[in-house]
Amino acid sequence: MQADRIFVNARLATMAPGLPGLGVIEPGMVAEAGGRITYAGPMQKIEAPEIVDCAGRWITPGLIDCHTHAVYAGDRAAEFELRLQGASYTQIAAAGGGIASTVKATRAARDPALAAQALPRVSTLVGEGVTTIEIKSGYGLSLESELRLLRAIRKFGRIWPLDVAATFLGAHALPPEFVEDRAGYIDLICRQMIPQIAEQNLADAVDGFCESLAFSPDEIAQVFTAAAAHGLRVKLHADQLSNLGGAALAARFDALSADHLEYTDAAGAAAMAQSGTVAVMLPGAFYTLRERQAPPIAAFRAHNVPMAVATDMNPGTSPLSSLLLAMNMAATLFQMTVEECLLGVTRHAATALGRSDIGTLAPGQKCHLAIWNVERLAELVYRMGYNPLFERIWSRV
Ligand code: DI6
Ligand code: FE
Repeated sequence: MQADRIFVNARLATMAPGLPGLGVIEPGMVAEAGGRITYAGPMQKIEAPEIVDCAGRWITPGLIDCHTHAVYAGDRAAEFELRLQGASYTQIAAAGGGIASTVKATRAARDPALAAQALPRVSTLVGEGVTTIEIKSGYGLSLESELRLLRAIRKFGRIWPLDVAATFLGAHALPPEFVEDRAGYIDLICRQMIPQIAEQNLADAVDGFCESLAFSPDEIAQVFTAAAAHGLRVKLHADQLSNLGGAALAARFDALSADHLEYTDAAGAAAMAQSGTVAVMLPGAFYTLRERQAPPIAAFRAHNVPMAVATDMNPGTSPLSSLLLAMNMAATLFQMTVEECLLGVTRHAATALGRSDIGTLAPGQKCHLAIWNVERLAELVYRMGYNPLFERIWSRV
């Protein structure tokens, strides 16, 4: 066997579905050729011009942040101060703040400013071993500005050193132009935005925010029907602040994922199991909003619903730029196990994006690796504000 590069004397958390737990192999090695993994397993003789001695360090697949709103302008620090004085997220949104204020700032920002503001947020993730990020639109909310955001996200995917998945989130909030005409905005999404986005291949999936302060299950169903008609898979911000049956709605449309899920009931979890929909846990938003009701982790376990963990990086409810800290929060706030957290930022996060070429260490996968200076994998979840990344391996393939 011949490779371009081998990583030897490592301990592997392969995340391979055929192996129990994290699919640990130790000691182990990874071989890479042309940016793809050609071997991941016990040490054996493989020739390569470049040999990386991992000296016993752990290798995981490169981390995947499968739910972010990383591209927006401005911030909501003033709103944060209002919330500290007792105002609620819902009250601020009703008074014209919240998502609407970020929409205003984002529409006004030129492309270079958008890129400049997103860069430090995304760089922080890259510095933690993240090799794939999903980014949603949703702070434009007009045909022209949503297309512009998605084009910007596609461009970041071409120039930044990581894989970028683009998600269209037109159904994020009702834009000011349509306050008197909800049906008109849903129509714009279904008849103009989605067809043009599909036609120009500007998105990999379509998302919506199903909540009383955003869109109803009926409205979301219309958006999902249009997405399906144009061959786009869907995802949903579901049951975050109340139970509107979002999880079951997502399952009905074979969603890739349903995200948040604090108020999801057992029937919702069962429906997600049927459709193979991933439950994406977003503890950063739970923490920021000081929510009390944790998602029904026990029900997801009982129904074998795969769970992912993501940052939900956004200016309002989760100004979080660390996937390592998101794992710590998922463990401490939701009592997810270390194993669940790590599968949640690798294999299950890949499934939440509909990707089967990342998230595990196996032949044929993209060679996206994170090599860690830790003795025990639990250290990746246990510390706060500490980054033990030794090296991150990513190449464009
Ligand atoms: N994701 C979202 O899209 C909303 N909440 C969440 O967790 C709100 C984002 C925002 O306030 O800007
Ligand atoms: Fe979100």
